[in-house]
Amino acid sequence: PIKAFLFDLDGVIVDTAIYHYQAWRRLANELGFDISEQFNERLKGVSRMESLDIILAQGGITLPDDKKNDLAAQKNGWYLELVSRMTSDDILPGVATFFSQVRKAGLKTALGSVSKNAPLILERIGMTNAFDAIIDGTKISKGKPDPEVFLKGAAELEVSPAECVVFEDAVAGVEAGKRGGMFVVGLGSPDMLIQADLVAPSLAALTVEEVLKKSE
Ligand code: B16
Ligand code: MG
Repeated sequence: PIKAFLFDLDGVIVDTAIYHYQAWRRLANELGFDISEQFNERLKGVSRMESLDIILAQGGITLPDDKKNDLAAQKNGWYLELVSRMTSDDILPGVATFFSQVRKAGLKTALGSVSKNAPLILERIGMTNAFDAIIDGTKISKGKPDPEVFLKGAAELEVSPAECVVFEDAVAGVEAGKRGGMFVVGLGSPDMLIQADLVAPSLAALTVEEVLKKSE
């Protein structure tokens, strides 16, 4: 039986993808090129340094590691300016209702985010206590699509992967959940999240009962 739900942060609980995009775009513009919103899809669920590598490749730029670290820090500074203004109003529609159903069903919860800023964001939106375990970018060595972030979440909750359902909006995140041996609910478009076991537009379109029925 399913014992735990594991949630991605960006794109599932809050929409910080738009802030990541704005900050990366500002960096690209300063380097003399532009990135589109469609290009940004490739950065979802991908770690900060890997995202920078993808962007630099797009601009045809090669740089030494120390310069890359400076650029990543600059982007993060801009991103933090945007994120620090977040409040509970930024929680995505349907999240509060879904979480109260999760609690009533007696399920455990974990956050599985590759973002090093995840604890700060949870604090800003007042959801730190909504999770029994928090796995963020500081606790993992491999980003999605590696399953490490979700396997660590399951381990901390003391449940097996087969007892977990993962909620993800990113292609890389869905792949991470599947590689971890978990049932994956993709939030977004079915054309893009083809590896997911179930796809819905957002948590607002789902009930816990429905997810449990389909995953068991
Ligand atoms: P940071 P998630 C991911 O979070 C984002 O989707 C991705 O775009 C970002 O590059 C990554 O976090 C690292 O974030 O720069 O804050 O450490 O989707 O796994 O919650
Ligand atoms: Mg995400």
